[in-house]
Amino acid sequence: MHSTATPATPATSATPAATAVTATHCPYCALQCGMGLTAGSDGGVEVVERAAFPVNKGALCGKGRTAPALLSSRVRLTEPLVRSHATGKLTPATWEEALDRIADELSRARAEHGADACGVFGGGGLTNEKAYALGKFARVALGTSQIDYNGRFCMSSAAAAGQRAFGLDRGLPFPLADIPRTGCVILVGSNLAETMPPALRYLTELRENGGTLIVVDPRRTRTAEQADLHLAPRPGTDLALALGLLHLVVAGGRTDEAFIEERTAGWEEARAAAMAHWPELVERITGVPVPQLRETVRMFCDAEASMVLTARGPEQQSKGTDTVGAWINLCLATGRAGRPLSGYGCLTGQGNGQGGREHGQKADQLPGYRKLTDPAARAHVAEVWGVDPDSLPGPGRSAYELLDALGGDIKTLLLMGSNPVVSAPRAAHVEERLRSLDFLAVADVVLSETAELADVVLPVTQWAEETGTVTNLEGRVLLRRRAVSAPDGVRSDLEVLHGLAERLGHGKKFPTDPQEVFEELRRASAGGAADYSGISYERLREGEGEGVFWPCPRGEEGEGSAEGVRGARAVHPGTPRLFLDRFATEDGRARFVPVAHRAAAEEPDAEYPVLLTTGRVLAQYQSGAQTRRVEELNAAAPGPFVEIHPRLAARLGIAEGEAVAVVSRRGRAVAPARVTTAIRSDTVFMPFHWAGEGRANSLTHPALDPVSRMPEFKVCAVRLEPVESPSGTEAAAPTDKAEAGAPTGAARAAGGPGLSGQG
Ligand SMILES: Nc1nc2c(c(=O)[nH]1)N[C@H]1C(S)=C(S)[C@@H](COP(=O)(O)OP(=O)(O)OC[C@H]3O[C@@H](n4cnc5c(=O)[nH]c(N)nc54)[C@H](O)[C@@H]3O)O[C@H]1N2
Ligand SMILES: Nc1nc2c(c(=O)[nH]1)N[C@H]1C(S)=C(S)[C@@H](COP(=O)(O)OP(=O)(O)OC[C@H]3O[C@@H](n4cnc5c(=O)[nH]c(N)nc54)[C@H](O)[C@@H]3O)O[C@H]1N2
Ligand code: SF4
Ligand SMILES: [Mo]
Repeated sequence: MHSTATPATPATSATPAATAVTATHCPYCALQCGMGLTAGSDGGVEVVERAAFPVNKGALCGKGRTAPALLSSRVRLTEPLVRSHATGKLTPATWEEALDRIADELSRARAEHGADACGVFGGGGLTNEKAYALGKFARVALGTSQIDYNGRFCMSSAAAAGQRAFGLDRGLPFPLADIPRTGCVILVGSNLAETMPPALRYLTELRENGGTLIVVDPRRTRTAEQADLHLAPRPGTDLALALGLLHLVVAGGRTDEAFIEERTAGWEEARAAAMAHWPELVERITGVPVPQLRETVRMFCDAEASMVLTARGPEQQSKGTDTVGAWINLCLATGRAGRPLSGYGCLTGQGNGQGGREHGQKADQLPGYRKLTDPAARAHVAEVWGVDPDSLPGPGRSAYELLDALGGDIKTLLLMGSNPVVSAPRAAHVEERLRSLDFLAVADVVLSETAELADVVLPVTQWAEETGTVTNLEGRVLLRRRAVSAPDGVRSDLEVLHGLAERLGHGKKFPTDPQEVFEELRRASAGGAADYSGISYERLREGEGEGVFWPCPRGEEGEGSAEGVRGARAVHPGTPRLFLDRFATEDGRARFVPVAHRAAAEEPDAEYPVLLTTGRVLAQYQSGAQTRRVEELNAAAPGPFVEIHPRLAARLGIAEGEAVAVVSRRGRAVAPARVTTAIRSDTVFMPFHWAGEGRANSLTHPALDPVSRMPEFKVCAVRLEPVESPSGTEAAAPTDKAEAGAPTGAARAAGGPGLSGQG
């Protein structure tokens, strides 16, 4: 239980305040664990178990459990900040001043340089309503094509591969509850035990039911420790690995010819491409011994049903789309897709990583997962928006390309729900681009490293203070309910967009009530791939709030309302399982993609002889903007580190705990060495949650996948150098337990004392 000073207020006036528990969801990852919020004994907010919610059955990780700490006004922003022309410092301002300033700057950039001089950057943590409103704001209020979001850094390769093969991208095509009932799971580059701990239960149950688990990860993670078989490939070689497995499937006569014939297209070319990847070659490329390859094929094909699940390991590569395509080919060739308890799925990452990519904040998309280049889609959405289809801009740049263009033809940026100074690849360059802007506006809950660079910072409400929908990694649309009132001085993202739109002459088109926005989203998504038109807030409140799986078109009786569900069978039930009858392509067949292995954009050489890969730890979330402000989480994961094998450490004379400099062609990072046999000896690992000296993204390579435009976060070449004197400690963000009266907002922005509030 964790409490804060924010008083709990009832979610609806109908609920008595004293004992009210508001059923809601965690602010962090894509599992979207159900939790209850109630008033704590000390007047703060307490998290209580919501055992009936099916996804996590009451279980939470430490991040979810401690999330109320962020509601405390000690760690968050509670007043707008505007950079003073006189002092150059961020200074408290009124909302009117802040919004006027942003609107003026946006109008000026547009008048001087055209609408595309205004950039917009969103986030996969934003609710569906916010993501929808942000995309509409860019296209309607600004008229800019230059919008994208951090989901591009997340699961865009899997999304692109899913589109290509199945004609549809939904992270998991089946509920998590199917996992324990299949026979074999190959989990590729997911450290579920640390990134979605309550979901580990599904893998444990799989094994208890006699199923087998194969984990593919260059590190022996907590997840890999659960596996029956752990393959530890060299980072960046999953494509070769998947092709090698397919080669063995073919050579061993284990293809499902009837399935290939009836439900797929393109097998001959894919087969030929796989046959070029014979086992010994694949062993040479990946470092995975041939007997392990054979054992993998045996376990996968012996099971009556099996699944391949990927996460960021194989996806965050400059060949992520083809890599996921190769794993999908393996599923298709063995008939492990579009059948009960079998299939390929991607474990989406952010709280609304799934919904965030469906409703229009992506550079090339309109709501309902429609294409911005499709005339019919443009006409439909333009009608809902009440604008001329010709007024809608075309597709813009992908996230990294957009960040790279800042200060060039993009003069101003409005950023909502991301902290790219820490999380973008080649971060020093991105930071420099942000600084080169004429104007930067950031809406955030806290003063993130990116907000610190802004000309205007807007303090916004967060999860427990607002209502909205999110779509979890299963494609399950859920209602997050408001449980507490926000502190004075804070407004919602929807209010921010309304306030700006009003100043730009489009206020009426941007309602501030989330339910009203959702009603519009339903209409905009109707008939699209991600059709939400049959889903309503009423329906999401029903039962245990277990949600509705999209696609969920509007039933003939019209309403997706409570009454409709009971009264008319015309109400669509939602779609927990996709592709069982047909794939979402025009002819209903899945597409094999002929792919061949290729090297990473940057392979080790004499100068940079070691591979760097990056990822996460249990107690910190993403750029750490939120979790580094929670004392309990900082205690569990206080700072960055470099995971290094004892052999490599010995060769370089690096001892456990000693500061080590990791140097790439992009920059340098310093962190203590963590010597462990759980990693390959040609590879080091750094988590990316910290800013400053230990920032992993100072090193990473911005090479992009040609299809998904995903950067290569998981592979680059580095060299290691011992550091003479121990490195300085990070300036910690103020935490929830910082001394009372620690400066917030302006004082911190102005570099006031009290920054090291950890303690
Ligand atoms: N604690 C915590 N949980 C989170 C998050 C967080 O920041 N912290 N973020 C959320 C989000 S947005 C996301 S996207 C998910 C991410 O969830 P995961 O994908 O599980 O997280 P990562 O740690 O990025 O990467 C997973 C594993 O990929 C391995 N890996 C590295 N390189 C390669 C490679 O070349 N091939 C293969 N096969 N594996 C490789 C790493 O060793 C790592 O163990 O987590 C979500 N949950
Ligand atoms: N090296 C390396 N880099 C990576 C990755 C990796 O594996 N390795 N993974 C990548 C992945 S998968 C991801 S998803 C990205 C994520 O990286 P970021 O995009 O930086 O994600 P967060 O740290 O979650 O940033 C969210 C910001 O929005 C704020 N925020 C939270 N909720 C709201 C809201 O409702 N409204 C507004 N306005 N603000 C809000 C938070 O306080 C925070 O400052 O990082 C990527 N970067
Ligand atoms: S697993 Fe994800 S959704 Fe569940 S409590 Fe942890 S961070 Fe929140
Ligand atoms: Mo992510």
